[in-house]
Amino acid sequence: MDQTRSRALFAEAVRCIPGGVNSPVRAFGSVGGTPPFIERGAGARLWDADGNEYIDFVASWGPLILGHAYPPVVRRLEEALGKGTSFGAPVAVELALAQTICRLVPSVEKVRLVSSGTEATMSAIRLARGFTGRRKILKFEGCYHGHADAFLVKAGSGVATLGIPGCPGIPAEVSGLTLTVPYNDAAAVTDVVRREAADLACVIVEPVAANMGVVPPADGFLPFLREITAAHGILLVFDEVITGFRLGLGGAQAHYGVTPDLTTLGKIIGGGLPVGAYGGRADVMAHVAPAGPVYQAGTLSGNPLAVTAGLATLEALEQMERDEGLYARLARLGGHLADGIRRDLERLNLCLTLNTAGSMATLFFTDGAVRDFAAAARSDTKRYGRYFWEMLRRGIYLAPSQFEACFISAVHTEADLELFLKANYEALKVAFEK
Ligand code: HOZ
Repeated sequence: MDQTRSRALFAEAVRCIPGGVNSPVRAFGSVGGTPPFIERGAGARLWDADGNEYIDFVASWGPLILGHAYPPVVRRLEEALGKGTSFGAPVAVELALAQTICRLVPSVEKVRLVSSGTEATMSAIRLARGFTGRRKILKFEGCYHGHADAFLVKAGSGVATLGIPGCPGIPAEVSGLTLTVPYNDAAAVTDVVRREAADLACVIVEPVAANMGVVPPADGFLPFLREITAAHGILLVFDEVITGFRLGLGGAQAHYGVTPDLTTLGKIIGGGLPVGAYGGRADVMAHVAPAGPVYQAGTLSGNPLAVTAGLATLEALEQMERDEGLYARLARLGGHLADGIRRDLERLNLCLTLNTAGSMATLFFTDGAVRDFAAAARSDTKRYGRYFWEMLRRGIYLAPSQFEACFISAVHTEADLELFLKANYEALKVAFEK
C-alpha cells in the first residue's frame, strides 16, 4: 500500500498541528503508522492522497449514514451556498431542522441547535445544574460525552484509546463533581444515588455505549435509570450524539421505549457538517437563555449551510424509512455482517467478542462478554492494531482504535459487506499468525 504522499503530508502536519491532527484519535497513535490523508469520498468509498481506495466503515465517526457526497444533500448545499454562508441571525431552515427533531425524537419538546456534540453535552449539564440547583453529575466509565472539563473523567473514545488517566488542565474541583460508575451496573448507580441524590443534577448516559466500542444496555438498565432518576428529581440525559437517527428516526430512546428528560444530538443531524443539539422537556428548556437564565450562545449556531445539510439528511432518512424501511434494512445488513464475522471466528477457532446494535458493531479482541469498560479494556489492542492494518491494506477503512464503532451506512451494499468479510477472514488470520 503506497503511502508516499500521506507520509509527506503528515510530516508537514506535525510541524504546525499538535500531533499532526485536529482530533487525537486520527493520529493512529494506538495502531501505529501514518494516517492516510483523505482526498475525496463518494457513497461508501474513500480515496486517499496516494490514490488508495477504501470501503468506509467509519463514516466520519458516525455522521455519514447516507455515505459521502450524497447527491440530494450536495444539491441542497450548492443551492444554499450561493445565498451566503452565515448571518448570525434566525433563518427558516434552522427552524425546519428544529421542528423535524422535535417531531421525531420522543423526549424533545424544545431544542437548541449548537455546533458540535461537545457543545450539546456541556450545555445540557449546565442546564441540568441550573434547573435543579444541584452541582454533581453521574456518568459511566467508558462513556464519552465530548471533551468538556466535566466529562474527561474515565472517558471513552480517544481518552481510552490513548490511555489518558486524567487530563491536566482540569481542576480537581471541577472533575470532583463528576461521579462515575461502571456501565450497566444498576447496583452501583443505586449506591451513588442513595448517597448523593440531594446534590445530583443529572445522570448522563449513552443509551447504547459506542465510545468504548459498542456496548448495548443490559435488559432493563435504561428503564431502571429512568425510574431511579425520576424518583429523586434527578434529570436523565441521553447522549444520542451517535445513536440519534442511527438506531431509528427516534434514536435509542424510541428503540428502547425510554424517554429521558434531556437529549443531546450531533453527528447525523449535521449530515457531515458541524451541528449539535440539546433538547427535551419544555419546562426544563424554558430555563435556557434568552427564555430563561441559563446562558449558552454561539456565533455559528444554526449556521445556514450546516442546518441545510442536516435537514436534507433527516428528510432523506425519513423518505427512505417510508419507502423501504431503512432502519430494518440497516439492521439486516448489521446482522449479515455479524453472522459473517462470527463464521470467520469459528473457522479460525478464535474466541473474540462481537457486540452489535443495529448498524453499529465492534469486534473486541478479548473473549467473554463485554458489558462495561473494564471488560472492553481487557482487549488486546496491539493485536487489534495488526488486524486494523491488515484490513486497511485490503481496502477496508475501520476506526484506528479498539474503542470505537464500525458503522454501516445506507449506501453499503451486500457486495461491500462480502468484501469486508473476505478481508476480515484474511486479516484475522494474519493478525493471529504473528
Ligand atoms: N465522538 C467521536 C469518537 N467516537 C469523535 C472522534 C474524534 O474524537 O475525533
